[in-house]
Amino acid sequence: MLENIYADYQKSLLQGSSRKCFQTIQHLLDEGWPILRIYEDWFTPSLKEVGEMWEHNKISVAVEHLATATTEHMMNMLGPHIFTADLNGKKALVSCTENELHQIGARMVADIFTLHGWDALFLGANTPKRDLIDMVESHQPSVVALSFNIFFNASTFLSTLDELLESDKPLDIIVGGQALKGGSQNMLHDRPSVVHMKSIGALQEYLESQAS
Ligand code: B12
Repeated sequence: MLENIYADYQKSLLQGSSRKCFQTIQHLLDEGWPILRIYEDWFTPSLKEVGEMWEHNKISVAVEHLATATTEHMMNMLGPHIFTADLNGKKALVSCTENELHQIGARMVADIFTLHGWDALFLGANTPKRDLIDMVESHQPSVVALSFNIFFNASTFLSTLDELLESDKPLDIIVGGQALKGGSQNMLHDRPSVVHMKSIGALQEYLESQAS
């Protein structure tokens, strides 16, 4: 039963048993789970549960860090299943804005671009605004994707968007993440060209529609 497999995985994750966690991920791959499904239906709910346990003091910060680092380890092991498509000549830059430390969603976004043949530059967490803008200017991606998860980072997130919108080069800006759920995406009303995507599934649909 899938629920039992999930419960065992979660137990191994909280113990930091990478070996056991990877056996489960290998099992999902053997069962034909695509990367998108492993990301959306396995790692995302698993870490959500870790967050709830942390919030309710059922686990320490150290255990949360262990589970997070173990999940990132699992994602690193998936490389052979991600670098599968030929490069399509398009480049995306994926990052978290300044002060945003939640980088796993952004990493998933970068992997979805890679899966579709894009050259995805993944900058990770907490990229200083000036440096991010400089990198966009020097690498000239056609898409910048930003992950925004903690609402108190809104002012930096919005000012980064505004600087990117001033670019005189053609640039699509895609945003997502937990801080844009539940009505707070209204902050994008004044920035109609910025595309909010609710999930990496939506990103995949967008990339497939671009390819056809
Ligand atoms: C791990 C973690 C951390 C780690 C992050 C380390 C790392 N390497 O990323 C650390 C310890 C740094 C951390 C810090 C904090 N955290 Co934290 N953290 C988490 C936790 C447990 C998991 C986050 C995660 O990776 N989730 C899995 C990913 C895959 O989910 P995701 O980010 O939502 O991404 C998905 C979608 O949103 C979407 N997506 C995301 N970005 C984008 C972008 C685009 C373009 C697209 C298309 C889609 C997309 O696709 C992803 C796939 O499904 C969450 C719990 C949770 N519910 O997620 C809390 C959580 C997010 N953290 C929380 C809090 C409060 C904090 C702190 C403020 C704690 C503190 N007091 O210091 C700090 C803030 C730090 C900061 N300045 O950013 C709260 C946020 C509550 C809120 N509503 O604001 C949560 C929800 C925990 C909780 N239940 O209370 N955290």
